[in-house]
Amino acid sequence: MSASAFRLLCRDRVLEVAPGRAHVVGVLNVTPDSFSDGGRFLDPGAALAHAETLLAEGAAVIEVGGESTRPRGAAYGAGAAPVPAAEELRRVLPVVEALVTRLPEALVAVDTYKAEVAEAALEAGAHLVNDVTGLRDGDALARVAARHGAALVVMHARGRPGAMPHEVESPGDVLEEVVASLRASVAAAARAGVRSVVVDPGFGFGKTPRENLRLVAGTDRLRAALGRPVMVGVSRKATLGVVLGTPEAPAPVHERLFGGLGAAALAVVRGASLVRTHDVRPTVELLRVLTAALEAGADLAPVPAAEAP
Ligand code: HH2
Repeated sequence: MSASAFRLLCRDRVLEVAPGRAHVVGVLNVTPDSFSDGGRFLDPGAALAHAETLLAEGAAVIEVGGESTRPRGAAYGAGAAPVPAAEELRRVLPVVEALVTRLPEALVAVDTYKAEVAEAALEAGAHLVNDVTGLRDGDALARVAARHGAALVVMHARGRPGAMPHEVESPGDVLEEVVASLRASVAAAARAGVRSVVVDPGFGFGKTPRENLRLVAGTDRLRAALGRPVMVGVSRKATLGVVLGTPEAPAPVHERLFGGLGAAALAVVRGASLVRTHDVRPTVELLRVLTAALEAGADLAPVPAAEAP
């Protein structure tokens, strides 16, 4: 196995990850208010049917989320309100239970920053935990993941869920900020005993469009600096709308697919191992061709643009 390949230990399952061969994480939001698919999969039957579709389309992981994280501001108005753990559990748990029993081949992730929600989801059989706060409020969630042998995704965000600003102007370089913050998250996870940690720069989550795009372009730097597999989630996000339209008139959510595929492709070429998306089939097809082309040219060192004929 090459130095940059990883074995993600997800309880009794292993996900092999390697740069240039990314896996797709299919998003299953069981929320009334997620920014692009809120309300569609609240019913556990509808959620299960959608998960089946995502798996058939090639998702390696189904990620179940019970609380929207959309920030307040121009794009999403007041932003998402925090959801009490009891309500989040009521949304998430029946779906995790159904996935684990009805689709046993699926790797199941739970998107939560609450230790008690993670505990119940792992108890029900989930394999990974995705924490959009990067353990900023302590290591309780990491200890839960460690106890169950689950993999943990730590994501960078500027601000807490429920109080997330849409865009904060940061004086420094966003790459340095994100590396420093994720380095602390990785260390906290390791101290708590988590065996497999994935890092995610948190596309959106309080950054400006230029900063988000710089993070995508700098995926190789994140991977090199942190020495962990990188996950990216650009799917349908506001920055794509701004690039495809204007800040005042962004392209609507459902017209961001092709732009999002472009950003995902760049992240994978620069070393991302997991792509989180609502649009599994187009992403899987993109990655298949990308991987085949990367392999066909594996012996070709990139030529600096200045030297090209
Ligand atoms: N993005 C969202 C939620 N969770 N987790 C990780 N690791 N990375 C991301 O980029 C990420 C995430 C936001 O997307 P979505 O779930 O579709 O929206 P909402 O938060 O409104 O449910």
